[in-house]
Amino acid sequence: MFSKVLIANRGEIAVRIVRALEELGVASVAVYSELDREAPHVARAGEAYNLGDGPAADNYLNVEKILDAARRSGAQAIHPGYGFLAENAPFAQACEDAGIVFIGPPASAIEAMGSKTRARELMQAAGVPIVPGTTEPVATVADALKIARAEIGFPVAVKAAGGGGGKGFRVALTEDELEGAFEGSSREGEKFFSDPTVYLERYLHDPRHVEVQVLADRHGNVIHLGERDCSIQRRHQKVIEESPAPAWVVDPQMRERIGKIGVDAAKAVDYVGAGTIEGLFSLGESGEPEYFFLEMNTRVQVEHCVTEMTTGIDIVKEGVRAAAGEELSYAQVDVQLRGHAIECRINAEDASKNFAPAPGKIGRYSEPTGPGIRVDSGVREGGEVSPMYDPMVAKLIVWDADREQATKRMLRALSEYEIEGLKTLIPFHQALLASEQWAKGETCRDLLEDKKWLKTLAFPAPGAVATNDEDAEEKVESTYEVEVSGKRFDVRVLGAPLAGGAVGPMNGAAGASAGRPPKRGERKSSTGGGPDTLPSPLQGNMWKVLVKQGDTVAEGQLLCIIEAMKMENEITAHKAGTISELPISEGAPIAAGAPIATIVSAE
Ligand code: MV4
Repeated sequence: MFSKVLIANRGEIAVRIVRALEELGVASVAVYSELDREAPHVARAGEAYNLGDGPAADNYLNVEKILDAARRSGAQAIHPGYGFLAENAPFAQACEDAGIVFIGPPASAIEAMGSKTRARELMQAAGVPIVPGTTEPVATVADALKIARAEIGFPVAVKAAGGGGGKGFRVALTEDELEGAFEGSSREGEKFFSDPTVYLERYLHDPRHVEVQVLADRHGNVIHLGERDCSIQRRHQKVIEESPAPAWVVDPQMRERIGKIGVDAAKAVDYVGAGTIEGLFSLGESGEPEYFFLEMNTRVQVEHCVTEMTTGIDIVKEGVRAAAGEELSYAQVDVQLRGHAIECRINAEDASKNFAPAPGKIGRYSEPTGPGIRVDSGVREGGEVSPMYDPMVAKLIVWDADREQATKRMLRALSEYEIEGLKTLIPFHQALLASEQWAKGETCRDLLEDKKWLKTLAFPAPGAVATNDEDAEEKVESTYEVEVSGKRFDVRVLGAPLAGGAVGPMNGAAGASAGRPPKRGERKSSTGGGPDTLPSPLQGNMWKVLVKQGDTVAEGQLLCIIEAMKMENEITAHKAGTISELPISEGAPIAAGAPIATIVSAE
C-alpha cells in the first residue's frame, strides 16, 4: 500500500478520499486554489499545497503544478476524484511518466472510452449490446440521411463522438429535423471537445438511465456491484440516484444481464479500479425490456455512495487498493445487495428559476443524522459557495429496507437539513419525492420540464411580504416559538415587522416564513417591481443571447444561455418588462455579478 497520496480535487469528493485514505493508514495531501484556502478538504487532509489563484485551468487543472506538489510532498500516487483531471488520458500518462501512480485505469482505457464511436466499436466486438446505430463517424448530413432512412429509422439521435453526458446530443424526430440536429451536435462537439465528429443512434422513447458499478484489479479480477438508476435528470445532469433500480425496471435476471455487460465492458479495455458502465433501459415495441451500453465513466462517480450503502463495499478504498496492486477484497459471490439507497444532490441552485446556480455565503448549517443517513459534504457553516465551481455542495444519502421506506427516510432527512443563507435543491427534492410519479418509479420527465410546477418551488424573498394587497407593504410573516402553560407552540405571526430572525433563505421554498424585515432597497414594491438589473449568477461564457435591447419580455422568459463548468445555464427574466440595457454579447466571458439585462417594468 502507498504511504502517501495526493488528491487532485476539492469539495466533498476530496473529503471522501481523505477519509478512505485515513482508514487505509495512508497519509493524504490536499491541493487548493486561493479561493479554497479555508475549505474543509484542506483542513481535513494531512498536508496541503496552494496551487495559486485564478480559474481552475491555473490550479486544479494544471498538470505541472499538481505533479510538482506530488513531488514536493513525496506522494506516491494521485487520486483524481471526478471532474477536473479524472478522465484526462494525457494526465494519467504524465503521472505514469513521472513515476507516480494514477489511481484509476490505464491511460489507454480512458482514451478508448473517451471516443464514443471507438467505445461503441470496442463494445460491439466484445459482445456488449450498444444502442443500434453507427460505430463509424458520419461525415455529412447526406450520409446521415441515407443511414437514418435505410438502417435506423426516425426518430434518430445525433451525438458528438467526443461528447458524453448529453453534450452534443440532438434529436431529429423527422427527416426535416436531421440537418439542424446534425449541425447542432457537430458544432457543440467542436466547441466543447474540439471534435466535430458525430454518430447516429436509434432514439429510444422515454428510456431510463441505468448504470452498473464495476471494480477491477491488476490480477484479472473484475466484479460488478449491481445497478443504479439515475433517470431523474435535468439538462443531462443527474439530481437523484437510487440503487437498486425500482423493482419493475430491473429484476434479478436483468440485474445479472446488466452486471455481465459491465464486467465484459471493463475486461475489454483492461480496466483497473472503480468504473461505471452507463446504459439505457427501455421497453421495446412489444413491451420487452431492452438494455444498451451508452458510455463508460472511467472514474469514481458522484453517485457511488448509493452502491456503497446497498453492498457495504467501500468503492473508494477498493479503487486505491487496486491501484496499489492489491487484489480486490471481494469476489462476485461476496456481493450481496441489501435494502434500498437514495441519493439527493444538494446543489446551490434555484429549481424555480430553471435550476439557476445560486452561489453565496452559508449561514447556519446543520446536517441531518440518525438511522440510515449519510451526508458527504464539502462545505461548513460560514463557508462560501463560489460561482467559480460546481454548485453541488453536498450529497444526502439514505438507506432503508425498501424503496418506500427509503423515500420516507429521505423526506425526514431533508426536513432536518438546515442550510441558511443559500438557495438549494432541498425544496425540489421534497416535492419530487412526495410525488406520485416518484412513488410509481417513473422517470418524472413531465415534472422536471413543467415550468409551472418548478415555479411553485420559488423561495420567499428575505422577509417576504405575505400578501399582495395594498397595505401589505408593512406586513411580514414570522414564526416564533412560544410556551403556553409549559407546552411548546410554533406560531406564525402576520403583521408589522419585528426585529430579529433569520437572514436569507432557509430550506423552505413557498411557505417558509422566518425572516427579518426587509430593508428599504430590497423591499418588493406593490407594483411587482424589484431591482431592474439582473446580475449574472455565475461566471462563464455567454453562449447564446435570445433577446434584443428594446424587447418586451415576460417573467421567466429565456434571455440567454451561459456556458460554465461544461454546462449550459439558462438565464431567465427575473421580471416582466422592457429590456432597456443588455450589456452582453455571444462568445464573451461574463463575471459573476456582472449585469445581464436591465428590465424596466411596463406601467
Ligand atoms: C439517449 C436518449 C434516447 N435515445 N440516446 C444521453 C446522455 C444522458 N444524460 C441522456 N441521454 C439520452 N440519450 C438515445 N439513443 C435519451 C437520453 C436522455 C435520458 C436518458 C435517460 C434518463 C434521462 C434522460 C434525459 C434526457 C435524455
